[in-house]
Order: sequence, then C-alpha cells, then structure tokens
Amino acid sequence: MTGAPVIEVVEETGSTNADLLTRLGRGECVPEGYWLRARSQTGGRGRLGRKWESPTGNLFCSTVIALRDGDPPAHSLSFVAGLAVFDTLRRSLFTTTKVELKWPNDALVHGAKIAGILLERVGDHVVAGIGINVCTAPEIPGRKTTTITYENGKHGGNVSLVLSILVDELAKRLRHWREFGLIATLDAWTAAAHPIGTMLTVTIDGDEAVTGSFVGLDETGALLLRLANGAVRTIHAGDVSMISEG
Ligand code: BT5
Repeated sequence: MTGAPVIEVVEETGSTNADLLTRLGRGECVPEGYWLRARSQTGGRGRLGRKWESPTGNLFCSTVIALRDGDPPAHSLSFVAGLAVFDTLRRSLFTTTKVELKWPNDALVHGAKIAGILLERVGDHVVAGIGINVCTAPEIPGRKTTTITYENGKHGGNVSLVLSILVDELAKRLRHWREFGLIATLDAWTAAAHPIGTMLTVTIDGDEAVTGSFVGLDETGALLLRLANGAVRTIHAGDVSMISEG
C-alpha cells in the first residue's frame, strides 16, 4: 500500500531528480508518494544530458515509483507520467485550450512545450521528474515554449496548487496502470496525443531522421510511423518533431 502523499519543498537545489537518485543510491528509503519540489533549480536536467531551463516561478519536482512484481514494464511509466501531466494541464488551463502529448513524453499547447518529464531508474525504483512551466517560458532558440499563466491570460500561477493536482493525477494514473495494464494506459495516451495521421519527423541517435505519418503505438509503446513507401517502421527511441496534421 502507498501512504498519503508527502511533499517536501526546498528553496534551491541542483536537480530534484539528482537528489532522489542520490538518496536511493545510498540506500535511503524514499517511499512511493514522496515528492520533492524545489522553488529553484540550478542544474535542471532533460533527457540525454540536455538541460531543463528552470526559472523561478515554475514547477520542478520529482517522485519515486517503487516497482512491484507484476507491474507493466518500467519504461512504460513514461506514458503514466505523460498522462498525469496531461490531466494536470487539463485541470489548470481553460477547458477550450488544447493540450497534446508528443511521443515519447512532451506536453505541448498550440505546438509550444509547456512541460517535460525525465524518468531515471535505480534498482527497482524509478525517479519521475516533472517540470511544468507555470509562470515563465524560457527563450530557447528553435523551440516554442509556453506557460500556464500565458495560456490562461495571467491566471493560474499557483505552483503549489499545480503540484497538488499533479500528485493526485499521478497516483490515479499509476493505479490505473497497475490495475488495468499497459494496453489501457497506451490507449489513453494515444487519445491524448497528436492525432493519427500527423506527419512526424523522428531523429534517431542524433543523426538519422525518419519522416512518416503517425499510425499509433505498438503493444510495448514503441512509435509506429507509416513511411512514404507505405511500410510501417517501429521506433523505440528518438526525438520527435511534428510537421503537420494529416
Ligand atoms: C525533458 O527533457 O523534457 C525533461 C525535463 C524534466 C525536467 C524536470 S524538472 C524536475 C526534475 N529535475 C530535473 O533535473 N529534471 C526534472 P527533453 O525531452 O530532453 O527536453 C529538453 C529540451 O527541452 C531542451 O533541450 C530544450 O530544447 C527544451 N527545454 C528546456 N527547458 C525548457 C522549458 N523550461 N520549457 C520548455 N522547453 C524547455
């Protein structure tokens, strides 16, 4: 059983993910339901060694998932976290604002990145780190970014409230993943993602670029792309950019 959530807030740290990985790595008990939030992060991390811009006023937090016998594969927690972020944004933005998940786990509003997720594993624990742009959109060359307050016409800048929604939604999505299995989570993710037929370009290993239309996910969560020659390619890892909706 998972206890009631506990949220610890610190003024500043390098990276909330790094902090939880260190604690777990030295054998400290960090129970599921524990969340670490930093008001400011000096070394926010993205995937593959990239940087997460962490201006004060945004949400930076990490939590731990303790893997259990019978859980779906750990990598699929990326979809669980993506859906929790999606639900959080849905509850934090005007109902008319369209939120879209982008494989593997970006959250976009009108094509601009509003949140990012970083999953890192140590033994039988996964640290899920989530950054949500609440008040400040960093300027990043070649990339559109946005925030909850920008999309809401300056409303909704309460970081604690956004976190309390996220804590609730992650617990719900985690329960659903454990009770109903991976396929149910993948179906929910597909419904929240770019529509079938969206033209995507995927960069694999930093150099190979593959373009095709989004067919869906396979039963493991890999991305299925229909190429120009009609063949369907299965992609297990890569960075996606969207070209258009087909
Ligand atoms: C991510 O990586 O999107 C994962 C971000 C996870 C951040 C959280 S914050 C709490 C926890 N502690 C950490 O240290 N990390 C986690 P990726 O898919 O690799 O995207 C990184 C790319 O997004 C960068 O290379 C930029 O192009 C862009 N980016 C960086 N900061 C951004 C921001 N605040 N908003 C939108 N885009 C950003």
